[in-house]
Amino acid sequence: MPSYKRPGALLPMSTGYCPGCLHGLATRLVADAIEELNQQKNAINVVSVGCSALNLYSWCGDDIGAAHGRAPAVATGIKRCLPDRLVFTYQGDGDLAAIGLAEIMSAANRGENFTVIFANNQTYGMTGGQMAPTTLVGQKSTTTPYGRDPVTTGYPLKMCELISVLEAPVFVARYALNSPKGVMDAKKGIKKAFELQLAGKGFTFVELLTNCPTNWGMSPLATLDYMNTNTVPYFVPGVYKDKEGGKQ
Ligand SMILES: Cc1ncc(C[n+]2csc(CCOP(=O)(O)OP(=O)(O)O)c2C)c(N)n1
Repeated sequence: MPSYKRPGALLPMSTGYCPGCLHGLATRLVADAIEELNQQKNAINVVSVGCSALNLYSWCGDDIGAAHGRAPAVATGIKRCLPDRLVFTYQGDGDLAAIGLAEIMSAANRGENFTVIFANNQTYGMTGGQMAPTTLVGQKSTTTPYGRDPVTTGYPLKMCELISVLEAPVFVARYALNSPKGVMDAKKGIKKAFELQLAGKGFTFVELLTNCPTNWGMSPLATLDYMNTNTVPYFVPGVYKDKEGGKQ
């Protein structure tokens, strides 16, 4: 069900994100799921480095900051010490798929019982739009001004596909936040991941395809079309692994 009121896990303020940035919507969806599960006082937000971390300002609950890329290690420690808490990381693609690639693969492979929310905007937003591991082939960034060339920079990393081949993860899914259906599905996926964690099932990973109007150099509306034409065909949304099955 869509909700039209601010969830209790968010303070009554604007997000601080640039106009049209989908990080704000992603934050809202996480907060909605937490409220629906009545976990506001129980949730711990493990904050990463990047624009992804700005959700901290509007977050009304427990949180802890991690060094760049190290949120999965911090979440591992917290969840092992406080197994009854709802622990999640919220990470960008630079944080998770570049400097933190070993961290995320190791935590997923160990089957740690926490949830990763992965906001993939295909750029290093906070530092000025450099190429990220997920920047699309041909996509311009400040470090690939003629577009990403796989000959020199390789291909965009598909994190859901990589993580879903590991034995331990229980739920791995990707959603695109550029359409109403994608948004509604994403909320269900986040909620399902949290429910699995609360049931002690193991590692859950939810990728959210987002945008960066400022660094992509486009209007917010143009980024949604760009995502439709370019991002979604490459990073195909869907449930990549669902060990427990059941309704989403
Ligand atoms: C150890 C370390 N290296 C580099 C940086 C600089 N830095 C800050 S944010 C960032 C990239 C963040 O990009 P991403 O994770 O994609 O998040 P976004 O800002 O796009 O949401 C980098 C490289 C840092 N803070 N710490």
